[in-house]
Amino acid sequence: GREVPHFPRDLPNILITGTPGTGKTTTSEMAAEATGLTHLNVGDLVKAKSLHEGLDTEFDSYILDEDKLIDEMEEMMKPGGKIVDFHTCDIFPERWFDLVIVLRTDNNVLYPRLESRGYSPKKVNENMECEIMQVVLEDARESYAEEIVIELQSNSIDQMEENVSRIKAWKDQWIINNRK
Ligand code: DAT
Repeated sequence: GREVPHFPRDLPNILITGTPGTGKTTTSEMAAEATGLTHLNVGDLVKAKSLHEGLDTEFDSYILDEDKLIDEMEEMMKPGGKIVDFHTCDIFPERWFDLVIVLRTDNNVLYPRLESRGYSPKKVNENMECEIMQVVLEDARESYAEEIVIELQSNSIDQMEENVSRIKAWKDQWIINNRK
């Protein structure tokens, strides 16, 4: 695999990514609760600190200022212990993450989730296409070492709870493996 510069930290950093509506925020909150790691909602951070160049009215989303965002996050990521929740995964430095989770949801489940958020038909369709084309999964596989990218199904509450248990087990093992 690729050489990733060693980035010592006492706790792991986890990225939870996926198409909007796949359950990133809900899963991240539950995983933070289960593991004691800290949930970092990047969308909220972008809004709170204005790490954007305004609203893209066509797509009804913020135009990210990636450099500002990475600068803002760098110090937060250094000590580790973050569960980063964002729909885009290919803008972050590879060295930040020990595990990358890509949540996946079946079409017939995702569609009503997006509609019930009050998204415009255009925005619903864009996100459906993103999920069907596996855009986030492919971006994750291109951006991170293959062995740290895990695809998890997120259709039901049962699957979400199973995913949280897996994250907890993975974190406990990471602590054992990285004990000094
Ligand atoms: P995201 O952060 O990926 O946009 P979310 O966590 O806000 O997604 O979830 C969107 C909605 O779908 C929210 O009402 C919770 C629900 N949901 C998410 N994942 C689910 C799952 N695995 N089972 C049932 N409901 C889920």
